[in-house]
Amino acid sequence: MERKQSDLLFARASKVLVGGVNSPVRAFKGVGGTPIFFERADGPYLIDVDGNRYIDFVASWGPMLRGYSYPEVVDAIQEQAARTTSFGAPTFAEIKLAELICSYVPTIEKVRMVNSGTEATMSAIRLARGITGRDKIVKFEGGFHGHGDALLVKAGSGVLTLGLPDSPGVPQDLAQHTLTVPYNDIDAAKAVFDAYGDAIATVIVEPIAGNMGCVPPIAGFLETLRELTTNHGALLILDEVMTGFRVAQGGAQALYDIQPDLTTLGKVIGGGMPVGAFGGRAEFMNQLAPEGPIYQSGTLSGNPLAMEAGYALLQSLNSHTYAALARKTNHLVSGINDAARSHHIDLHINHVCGMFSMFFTSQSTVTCFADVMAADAERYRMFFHAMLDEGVYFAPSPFESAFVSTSHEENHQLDATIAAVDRVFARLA
Ligand code: KE4
Repeated sequence: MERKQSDLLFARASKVLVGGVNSPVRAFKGVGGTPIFFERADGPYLIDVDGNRYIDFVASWGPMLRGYSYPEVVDAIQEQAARTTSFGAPTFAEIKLAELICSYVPTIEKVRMVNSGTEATMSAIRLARGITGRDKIVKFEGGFHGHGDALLVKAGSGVLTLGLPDSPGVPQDLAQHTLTVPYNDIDAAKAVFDAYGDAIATVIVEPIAGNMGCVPPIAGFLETLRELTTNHGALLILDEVMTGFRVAQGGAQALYDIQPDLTTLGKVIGGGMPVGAFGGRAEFMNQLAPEGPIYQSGTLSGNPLAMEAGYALLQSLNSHTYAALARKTNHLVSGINDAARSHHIDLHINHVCGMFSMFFTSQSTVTCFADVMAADAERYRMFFHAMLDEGVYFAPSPFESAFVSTSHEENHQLDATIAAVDRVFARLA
């Protein structure tokens, strides 16, 4: 596939944008090569600056649940833009979206809108620390919650040792308050509470991990975190920035029947506009300024363009949406698995409604970061580029989730993708 214009733009971008991108994962460092520049997108398709069309499974990292350029979202943005793009003052649009979120997610009684998932998780952690008066937080290996300092922390030599910075610029004094536990490791979660229980402000967890590839919770994992946080007076934050409105109308917490104290949201709730949110019980949220003493703010928080876009998308969701997403996801996963079997490719696919990940491994399960790291990342890289040449765009990293939208049709884009995978597996075998 000819990508001359992308290459020219990447060279030009690299002169003024760090790495030629505004977010590292877009730079193709995880798969090699240079990024593709896109010009427009429609439904399940991306069209690049060279005019090449791709069936897309990145969905702008999750927001495009209804496919790109969803008419109701585009209309809502255009109508609001004509009235202005921002007031920096309250609008009805913020109320509409917040009411819809509260109606879909019963554990959220009050919401604070922000501009990214990072802001949502950073603020929710400050809220939990302010409410409990404690400093320690627990996160999980392979979990990603944005680039807030407290979260760019890796495990020390063992789960019970204090955290170490996972990026230059994160102070050790801060990192030491973050404890990292293997995802789905119930015993390790219990051990960290045995050791630090009364000093832990909060546990933040992706209810379905999506940032090491898609790794669902094992039975009892989320329930144990709920029990441990309740018994030790800590708050449970479910980071649903990716899973919120992606895997069910009420998010992963509805799927697994877990009641968190706080929930963070993003991606789908903005319909592709810059949005994040966090919410929970009113008694907790009312501790935030201007009601309470815990400070949090944002110039463009609740921006009317983003609110109207998110409202238009969320309003379109119903049980049929998720039944269709699940059906489509299962259709695609089943076809890829059939292709792997027929070409004797070692492959394991984790999937939940609307999201999935392919791991090139002979293991029959992938339930934690160690399992993910044991998979063949080089084979993913080969698969990624071969699929690109087939006109199918997966995430440029083996550690991301792929997303199906309601605009992907089984007997069209999904079957075309399965046929392309079959041709690629025949070459990889
Ligand atoms: P943002 O700050 O990127 O809006 O959200 C951070 C975040 C928080 N929590 C979860 C569960 C997330 O998945 C994310 C962001 N996800 C990545 C993709 N896996 C964003 C893509 C990127 O970094 O460019």
